[in-house]
Amino acid sequence: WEATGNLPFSRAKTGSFFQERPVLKNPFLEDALLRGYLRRHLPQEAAFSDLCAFGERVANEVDEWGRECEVTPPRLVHFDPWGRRVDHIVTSSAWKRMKDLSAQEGLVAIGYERPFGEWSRVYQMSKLYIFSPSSGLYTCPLAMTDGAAKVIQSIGVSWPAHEAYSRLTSRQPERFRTSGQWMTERQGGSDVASGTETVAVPQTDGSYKLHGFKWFTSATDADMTLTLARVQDRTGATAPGSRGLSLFYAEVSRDEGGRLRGIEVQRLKDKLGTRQMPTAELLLDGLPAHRISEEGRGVASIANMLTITRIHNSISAAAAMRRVVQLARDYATRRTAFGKLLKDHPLHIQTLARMEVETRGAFLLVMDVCRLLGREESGTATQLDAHLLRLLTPVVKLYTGKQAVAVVSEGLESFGGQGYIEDTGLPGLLRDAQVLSIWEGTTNVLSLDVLRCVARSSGMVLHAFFTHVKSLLAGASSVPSLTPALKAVDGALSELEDFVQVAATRAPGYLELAARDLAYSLARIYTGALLIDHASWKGASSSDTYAALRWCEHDLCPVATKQARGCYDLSTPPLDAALVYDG
Ligand code: UCC
Ligand code: FAD
Repeated sequence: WEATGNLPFSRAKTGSFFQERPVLKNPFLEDALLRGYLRRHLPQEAAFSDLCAFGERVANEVDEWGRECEVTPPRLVHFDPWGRRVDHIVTSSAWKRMKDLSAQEGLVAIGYERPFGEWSRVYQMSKLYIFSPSSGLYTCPLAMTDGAAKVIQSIGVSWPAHEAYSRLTSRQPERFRTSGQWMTERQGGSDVASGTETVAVPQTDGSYKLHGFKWFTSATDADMTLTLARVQDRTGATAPGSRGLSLFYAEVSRDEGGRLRGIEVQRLKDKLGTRQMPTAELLLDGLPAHRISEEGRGVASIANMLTITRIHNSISAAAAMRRVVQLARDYATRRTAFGKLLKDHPLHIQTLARMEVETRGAFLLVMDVCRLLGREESGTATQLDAHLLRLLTPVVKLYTGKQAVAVVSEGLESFGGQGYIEDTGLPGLLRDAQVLSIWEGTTNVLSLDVLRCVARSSGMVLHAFFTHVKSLLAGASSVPSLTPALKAVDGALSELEDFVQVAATRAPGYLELAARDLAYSLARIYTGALLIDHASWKGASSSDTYAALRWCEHDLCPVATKQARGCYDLSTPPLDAALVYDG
C-alpha cells in the first residue's frame, strides 16, 4: 500500500466511502395499500391521476419546502424599528408557499366541493396523507381551517361567517384564509369547562369584545379563529362550567397603525417539535368577536371542529408511520452491514415488517373513519354509521397518536446513528409525532370521551361496533387463508362482550380505570376486522393477507386480559398511588 501510494485516507481527510442517503420517491406510487384501497373503493381515473401527480410534486418539490420550514422557524417581532408594538409573527417563504399550494390543490376545498360524493373525504384525506410528512406542519392550520369550515357550515353559513366560509374553502390562493382554534387556557386544556376564564362583553351592536388569555394557539398567523368565552350579563357575572361557554368567531386584523386589534402576542412557545409552525400565547384585550353558537352551547358547537381536527391528526399519524417505513425500506437497499445489505438481514426486515403491519392498521382505521365522515356529510349515513363515527373518532385519534411515536421511533433506529442526526431530517419526524397524542385531546381524555359517548348513547355506539365488526367478519368467512385471523377477532369480540356485561355491574370507578384499555381493545379489534375485510377483497394481495394475520397476533382485547388479572378492581388506585409516590 505504501509503495503504491494507495493508503486508505492518504489523500482525503474524510475517506472515500459515502453512504447513499434514503430517497423519497412518489409517496402515492410507493404505497401499495393506499392504491389498493382506492382501487377498491374509489376507482376513478381522475382521483388516481391527481394523486399520482401530487405525489410527484411532494417528492420533487414540496418536501424541500417542508425542510425549509423546519430550518427557518417562525419568529415574533414585538416592536417595529420606531418602537411601535406590532406583534408580527414572521414565517418562512416556504410556509407561505404551503398556503398557496394548499389552496391550489384543494386540500380543504375538496371536503366541501365533494367531487366524489360520499368518497370525497377519503380522497381529500388521501391527498393530506401524501402531503403531511412533507408539509412543514402546514397540515396543522389546514386541520383547523377544515374544522372551522365544518362548524360554520353545520351552524348555518350566515353573516358574518359566510364570507369566512367561502374563503376557508377557496381554491384561489389570494382568497384562501386559514383559521385557528383557541380553546386552551392556563388552567385547563383538557378540562375546558373549568379552565376557561375568557369573558365576552356584549356590545350595543350585538357583537362582543373578548378579554382573556389563550395559552396555546397554533398557526397563529391565521386570519380568523373560533374560540370559547363566557358571556357577561349586565352585572358582569358569568355562568360557570360547560354551560357558561359560548362559541365565538373572531377575525385577526390590524388597525391603521398596524397593531393587532384586541390581541397582544405574549410570546411564541419554545417547543420540542412542530417548530415549523408558530404556537403563541395570546392576551385578548377587547378582541372584536361574534357569537356563533347559542349561549352556553360552546362545547357542543365546537365538537364538529374536534371531530375534523382529530381525524386530520390521525391522518398525520398514519402518514408519519408510512413515511418512515418508506424511507427505511429504501435505506435497507443501500446500506451494508456484516457483508450484506440490510434488506438481506431477516431480523432487520422482520422489524420493518412489524412497522408495516402497524402502519397498515392505522391507515385502514383512519380511512374507515373518513369513509364514515363522508357518508355523514353526503347524507347517506345510516344510524349505525353515525354511531360508529362518534365512537371511532376518539379511538382512532388516541390509538394512532401513540402508534406513530412507537413506529417512528423504531424507524429512526433502522437508520442507525444517522437516524439521530438532525440534518438528515429524520429526528423531526419523531419530534412532530410526539405532539399527536397530546393536542386535540390526550390519550386519557379521549378514552374518557369514549366512555361518555357509550353512556350517552345508552350503549348504542357499542352495539353498532359489535354489529359492524361481525358483518365484516362474515364477509370474509369464506377465505380459508384468513381463518386464524378471523378466529382471533371473533374471540376478542366475545371477550369484549363479556367485559362490557361485567363492567356494567361494577361501580363507575371501575370503567374509568378500564377506559384506556377499552379504547385500545376497540381500536385493535376494529382494525383487525378491517385488515381481514381488505384482505378478503378480490383484488387483495398475499401481503394483505399476511398483514391481517400478523395484526391478529396482537392481544386484541387487552381490557379482558387485564380485567382477568384484577387490574380495575377498586383496590388498585391506592396501590397505584402508593407505587407512584413511593419514597
Ligand atoms: O389542541 C388543539 C389544536 C392543535 C392544533 C390542531 C392540530 C390538528 C391536527 C394536525 C395534524 C398535524 S385545540 C384544543 C383541543 N382541545 C381538546 O381537544 C379538548 C380536550 N378535552 C375534551 O375533549 C373534553 O372531553 C371536553 C372539553 C369536550 C369536555 O368538555 P365538557 O364541557 O365537560 O363536555 P361534555 O359535558 O361532555 O359535553 C358538552 C357537550 C355535550 O353535548 P350535549 O350538551 O348536547 O349533550 C357533548 O355530547 O358537547 C358534546 N361533546 C361532543 N360531541 C363533547 N365532546 C364531543 C365530541 N368529541 N363529539 C361530539
Ligand atoms: P392537562 O389537562 O393538564 O393534562 C395533563 C395530563 O393529565 C395528561 O396526561 C392528561 O391525559 C391527564 N388527564 C387530564 N385529565 C384527566 C382525567 N380526567 N383522567 C385521567 N387523566 C387525565 N390548544 C388550543 O386550544 N389551540 C391550539 O392551537 C393548541 N396548539 C397546541 C400546540 C402544541 C404544540 C401543544 C403541545 C398544545 C397545543 N394546544 C392547543 C393545547 C393542547 O390542546 C392541550 O395542551 C391539551 O389539550 C392538554 O391540555 P393541558 O395541557 O391543559 O393538559
